[in-house]
Amino acid sequence: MEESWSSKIVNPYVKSWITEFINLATPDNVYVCSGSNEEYDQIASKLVASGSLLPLNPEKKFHSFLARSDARDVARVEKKTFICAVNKEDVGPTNNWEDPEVMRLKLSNLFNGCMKGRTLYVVPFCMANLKSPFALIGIELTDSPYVVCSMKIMTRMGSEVLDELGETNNFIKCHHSVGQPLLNGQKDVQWPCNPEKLVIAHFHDDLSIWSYGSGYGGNALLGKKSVSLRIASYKAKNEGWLAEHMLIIGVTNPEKKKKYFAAAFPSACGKTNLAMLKSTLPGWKVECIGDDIAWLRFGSNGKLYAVNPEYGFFGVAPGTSAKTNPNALKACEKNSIFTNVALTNDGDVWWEGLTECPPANLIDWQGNLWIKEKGLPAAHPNSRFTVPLSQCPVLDPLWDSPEGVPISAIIFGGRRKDTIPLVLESLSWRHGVFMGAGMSSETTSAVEDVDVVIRHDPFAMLPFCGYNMADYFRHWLALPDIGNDVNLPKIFGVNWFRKDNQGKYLWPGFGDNIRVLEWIFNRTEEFSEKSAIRTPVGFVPSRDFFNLSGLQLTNSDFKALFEIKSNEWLDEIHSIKNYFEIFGEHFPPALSKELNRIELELK
Ligand code: OXD
Ligand code: MN
Repeated sequence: MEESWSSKIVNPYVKSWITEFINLATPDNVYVCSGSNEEYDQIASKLVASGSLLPLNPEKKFHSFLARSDARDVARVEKKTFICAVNKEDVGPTNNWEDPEVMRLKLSNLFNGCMKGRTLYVVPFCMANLKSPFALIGIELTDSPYVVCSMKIMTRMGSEVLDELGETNNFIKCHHSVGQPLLNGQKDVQWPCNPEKLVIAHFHDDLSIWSYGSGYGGNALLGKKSVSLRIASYKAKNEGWLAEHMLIIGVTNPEKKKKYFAAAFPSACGKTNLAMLKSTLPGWKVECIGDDIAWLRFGSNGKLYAVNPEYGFFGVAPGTSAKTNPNALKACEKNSIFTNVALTNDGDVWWEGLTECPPANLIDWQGNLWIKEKGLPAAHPNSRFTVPLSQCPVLDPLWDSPEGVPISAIIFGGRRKDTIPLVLESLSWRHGVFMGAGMSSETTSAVEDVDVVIRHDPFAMLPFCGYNMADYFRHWLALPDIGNDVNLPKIFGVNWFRKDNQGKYLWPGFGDNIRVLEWIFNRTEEFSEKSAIRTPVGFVPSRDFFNLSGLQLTNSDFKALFEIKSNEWLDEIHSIKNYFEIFGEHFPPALSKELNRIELELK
């Protein structure tokens, strides 16, 4: 056994790390992934044979599979996600903290023998193009073949990564186990996991990640939230760049001028839909670079350049339809893994919102005949499609560019039924940072166990900022000193979800969001002074400069969409002020000044 895996690993650091891990987790076999398509097919076939994956009808979804998780393992688990640093202060009030020594002891007990009866897969992966100055190499040691297949879609995975790493120890050590050893020939279950003992820990000292007990999404595909946001944001702060929970799009106007925007929204607020928007305005086009994560660095010209470190989409399925996101549907016609969606009787997938009427004889996400009258969804609300980025029909030509794309606008969004207008532009960089820091949104099903409430979610990074959030605010405020003030992107806020007094959405959203992008696009040009009205909380569009052609929007709808109501905003400011208090002395005074300015102007 030893011979075969170690002959594939020449790097001495990697070799000794794996050896040490084998001694701890004691897997029956060790397999080093090459990342080839044949290997993917072999692992997928094994998962099919054991009942963990179900092949879909190739005429409906070519070369694609359905996975059904354990009903207790369906979302990211924030309560059990930890950042470990010696000083609690370095982790801040928004993260779960644990002392590194205490956590290491706990983990060595949990991982002790945890892979008995299983195969340890060694998964070398790279976040961002291997040749990019942004590239971060990681190696995930996992006992989940489902994770291996998903990592093949979501990251640049395989032998080339080890070649690129060479003999250096410049890689992120990722350890993952489903936490269910198979003792004495015990038969495996369809979705092994151990939710009672779940823990996902990130360490500041060696930047390592340890995840135990879950096989699901962000808990287990460690290249995504753990490496590309929690660890990367901490590195970024120390190295002068940004790792953000943002989509990246290219927007082309009818004159064929193109600009790139990055946008941060909390989980399941329509990021994937915006990333693949199909314009309703003639001549305007949106192309996709990423739907979830952006890394931003200053180029030598002082501009911020962005790459998407991922290689696939891990999109929320419910609500995705020919109306809301036809491009996502096209992307997942083949080579996809669906998790926790419903199955139709002709071997296709279905989820709430895909079609108006559910097809007959659906099998629900737990594998039972779906009975509509019971009132439960057929697909889990956080069910997902895992799809290669390259299959997106509106992929931007520069999606894989090692240098990234220059960003002209940064957009912050959330799901709010009142207060926040359809679009706002910040009055300054500092005000823009305040807008990001003050973000809040109605909660969604991407997070386990949270009732629908408004939660503060600064920069949509609440679950993903790998260090003290107040220091993160300071890092954002310092960007004009790191880069070049003149070239910094403009900052905007958007809210597609404002409702009228009857509870009806005021804005059609989806493809019509291009109208908001058009206004933002034009505001990033130099000739745009007249197109906005200054308010204490930012610039809002002047009616004549906001494209409503072809929309049935009344004057009062327009007013309601953009109205800044002082009473609502004073409440908002009050809530933000209370929230900011949790950061104590770390909180940057510049943001308190901004808050006081707005409060004064509103009164
Ligand atoms: C995601 C999330 O899966 O933010 O992207 O939860
Ligand atoms: Mn996300």
